[in-house]
Amino acid sequence: MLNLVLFGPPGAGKGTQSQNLIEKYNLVHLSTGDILRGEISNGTALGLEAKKLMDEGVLVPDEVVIGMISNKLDANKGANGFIFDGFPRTVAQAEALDNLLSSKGEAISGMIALEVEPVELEKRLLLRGKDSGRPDDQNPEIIKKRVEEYNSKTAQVASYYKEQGKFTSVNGIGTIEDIFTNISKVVDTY
Ligand code: B4P
Repeated sequence: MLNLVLFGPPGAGKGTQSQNLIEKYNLVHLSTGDILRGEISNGTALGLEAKKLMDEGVLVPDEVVIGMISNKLDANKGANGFIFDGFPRTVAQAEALDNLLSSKGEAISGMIALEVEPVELEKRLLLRGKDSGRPDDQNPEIIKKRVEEYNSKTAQVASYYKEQGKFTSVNGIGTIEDIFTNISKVVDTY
């Protein structure tokens, strides 16, 4: 079973590349950002709590997103594999994911990290914010906060997978097609 973590700072292209990967490798896409936005648009209690944090550019509590992922894994028994997009974002989430998978006799195949510098990230997110209606993409201060959260809490997740020999970095600058070709080359080695 292929269990892929797609990693990178906000705006690195995780969601974009996930769309290509799910088709090519027949994987179930688990994006915690998308799941949380779904909760917000359905007006659930979880969505109300998450909206406040997401609009400020800060992470939602670990137990909330771990519970969401656990439910999705259970709901997709028999899948060919999963692509984890935007999760894990803390070391506690990475440990919880390992525990969830090993309880099913599974493990992470590898993490692919998209490398993009901060100036390009801000440009991409502000551009998307013009059409997407996402409040967290429209304000440079909130984008700065998201990048700070990434640097202080998320970047260390890369070391967690490096220590397990499961980390590969891919240049996230270039055309979406070229980046996808480079990601596919890595996935094909798993
Ligand atoms: P996410 O929804 O995961 O948002 P993101 O980091 O911006 O990534 P996304 O996948 O949307 O963007 P992409 O890089 O594809 O998270 C939002 C919020 O939810 C977080 O701030 C947090 O509050 C909360 N959250 C989510 N998961 C959580 C977790 N596990 N724990 C706690 N909190 C959590 O694309 C960005 C833009 O770049 C797009 O417009 C795209 O078209 C463009 N782009 C992509 N590739 C490009 C390329 N090669 N060239 C030019 N532009 C490109």
